Amino acid sequence: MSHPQAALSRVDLVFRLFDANASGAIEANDFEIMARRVVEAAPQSDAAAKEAMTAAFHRYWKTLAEELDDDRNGRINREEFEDSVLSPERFEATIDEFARSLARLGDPDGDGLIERHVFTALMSAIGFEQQNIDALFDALEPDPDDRIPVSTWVSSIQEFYRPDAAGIPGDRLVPSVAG
Ligand SMILES: [Ca+2]
Ligand SMILES: [Ca+2]
Ligand SMILES: [Ca+2]
Repeated sequence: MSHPQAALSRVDLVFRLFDANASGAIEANDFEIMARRVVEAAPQSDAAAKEAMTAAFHRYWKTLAEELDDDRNGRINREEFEDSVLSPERFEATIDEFARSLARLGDPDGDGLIERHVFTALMSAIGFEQQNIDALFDALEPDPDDRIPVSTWVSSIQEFYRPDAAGIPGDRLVPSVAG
């Protein structure tokens, strides 16, 4: 079973970001940390949008634990995590909810558009680097007012997790590819 190097690079990146407390493995606590950081980065969003985001993070952890924690020790190590690329269909619904919650958080005024500074605040909270965030936003082809449609961001997040996807805007998030 082989997957494009780009997909494996994305797996590496996601593993590093998800290990928010830098313990060397992904645990429930990492998702508490990320959920808190992301919600705090969206001061203009309403309580319902924040609760949806927190719920999406919790579901994400629960799905990872069920699908990938082979030895059931409550931690997903790098090796266990790599299996996520083998069966993307098992994560589709979870990632879909995550993507929609995140994009909703990025559109507090509900006009269907996300400004660069809001996008940057949320992506920084997840842990991405400034230059990669800028490169991704540019690749998503913002309008003259420097905004992207919510739907564009949702698709980009879903695509990011697709193992067979290569040469996608999301690759701008991987430091080595961004150049
Ligand atoms: Ca951790
Ligand atoms: Ca484990
Ligand atoms: Ca908006």
